[in-house]
Amino acid sequence: MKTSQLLIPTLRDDPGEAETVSHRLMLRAGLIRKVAAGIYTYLPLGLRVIRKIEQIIREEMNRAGAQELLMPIASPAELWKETGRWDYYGKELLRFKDRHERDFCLGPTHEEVITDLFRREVRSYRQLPLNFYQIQTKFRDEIRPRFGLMRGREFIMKDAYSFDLDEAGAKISYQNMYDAYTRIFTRCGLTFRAVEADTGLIGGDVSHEFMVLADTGEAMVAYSDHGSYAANLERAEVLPPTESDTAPLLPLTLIATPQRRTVDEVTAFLQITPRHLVKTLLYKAGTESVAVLIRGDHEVNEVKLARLLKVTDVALSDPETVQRLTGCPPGFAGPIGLQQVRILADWAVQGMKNVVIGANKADTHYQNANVDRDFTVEQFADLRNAQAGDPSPRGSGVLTLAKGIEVGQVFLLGTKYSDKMNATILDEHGKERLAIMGCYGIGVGRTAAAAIEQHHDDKGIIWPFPIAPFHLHLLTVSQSERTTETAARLYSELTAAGFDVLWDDRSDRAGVKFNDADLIGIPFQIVVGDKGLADGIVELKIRRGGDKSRIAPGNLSTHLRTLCTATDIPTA
Ligand code: 9G3
Repeated sequence: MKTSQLLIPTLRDDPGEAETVSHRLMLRAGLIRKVAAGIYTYLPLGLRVIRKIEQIIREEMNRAGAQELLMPIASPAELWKETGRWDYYGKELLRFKDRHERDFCLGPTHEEVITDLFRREVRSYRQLPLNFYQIQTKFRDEIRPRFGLMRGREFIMKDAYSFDLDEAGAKISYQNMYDAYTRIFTRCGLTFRAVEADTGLIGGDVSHEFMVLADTGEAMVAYSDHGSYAANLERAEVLPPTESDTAPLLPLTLIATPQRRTVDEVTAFLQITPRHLVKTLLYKAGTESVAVLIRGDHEVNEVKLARLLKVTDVALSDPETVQRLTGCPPGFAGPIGLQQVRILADWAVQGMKNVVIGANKADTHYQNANVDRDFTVEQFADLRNAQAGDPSPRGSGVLTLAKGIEVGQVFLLGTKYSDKMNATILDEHGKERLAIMGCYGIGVGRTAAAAIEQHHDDKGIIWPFPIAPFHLHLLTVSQSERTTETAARLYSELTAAGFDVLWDDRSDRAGVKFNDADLIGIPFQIVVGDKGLADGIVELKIRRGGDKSRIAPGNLSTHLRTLCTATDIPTA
């Protein structure tokens, strides 16, 4: 392709609204353009990257035995009412009516549609296992779309759904997808980790997220520096305390702490460390209020709390509720004398002695409070976020925390959907059985964005070879006949050798072309100009690292072939 025939509207400066590197560079390199919040056009360069990622996904999904189909984006409400999700989801589910006033939504995911297809068309266990996948546009009306393709409202997802006769089969399908995902993200040139993930209320209890480690990731991952444990922080387990404080119990005393509400204010005022203070946080969980006791330097993990209470989500109580339940404003709540609410505690509190707690009285705290003597806890549980330095809950080593971008997720679903939609198959005894399902997603645009987050420098993108929009960037730096003829010959020779070549044939100055080439990030740049040709050479620059070499045009094809196989850049 020639640059003069492609729309590649590169920008010299960072666009204001872009907050992350990948969003900035996707706009500056002319890969995408915003149509509305969270809704983008993929321009020719951007679409080529998307298609390369899709092709890698397609090859690995087919290799894994999955079969591709394409479901509609318009999804009838009836199916969503069968599973109860029509009412469960709020504004994130974009709904509309057709001309006959029938209700539809733009599909945010396709469990209902695929399960409906399955229950209509599949009857016998002999047809199992099955795995259907699609690469299709989804719509989720995010309240705050941002970071470009990282968190769009309309986005391309590969979503797959497996159907098995029993748990054992489903686990095989799950592992099969897990391994396919490992191949996909490796081939895309990403550094990633599969981490144990929270399954929320999505049924089964097994899920892994594929995280690309990058500082702008919105997810937090905890992983062991020794051994294989890795989990989304929402899920990362914390072991119960091994030792407990052996200090003798001191007498409970009230102490004035005027206007001291936060951990920092109270600990500074009382000259204690946060490890000797227990926060009492009031939560609304479904219809009830609960108090959670947690050590001063720890944070409540609300996903763990919701799982423990078997509700979909929990939220901190508002000041009025705190006042009503404790008789005091937030910052002074405590467990002593607290009626009407269940008192739960993170198990780090269990071994603590003589702690500072709120006194349920404005400007007042207790010192030397002790569990059992002064207040009771209904249940101790793992309710805090893991922290760096915590021992790995399984295997050896201690935990490190890192930001991650979730590019894929695999779920063991169980019968959550087959039960609600009565998707059964006849087993070998002719007995009706609910199909056991799994579902598997990859964000295609998010994968492209994550690749930029991991592969860029101050000049622009550095595409991994297998997902680069083109392999070679042919740059002519003079308009002479000699340069143009040589470039034309190289273009056809390299294209015939299987390379995707972008020829920047514009009449712009060399500097402009070089800056654009570094910004767009095609792995290899080939500079053709009169000076070099006078010495019988063209210049080859490798975008990653910037190495330059002078090479006779005739040797270029074989040299590039060795470079592509020799380095970490797998051939396409
Ligand atoms: C909705 C809306 C948003 C949603 C969902 C449903 C996330 C929803 C979870 C999944 C699970 C898997 C198949 C591919 C892999 C992920 N956001 N999820 O179900 F109605 Cl508005 O999508 N689905």
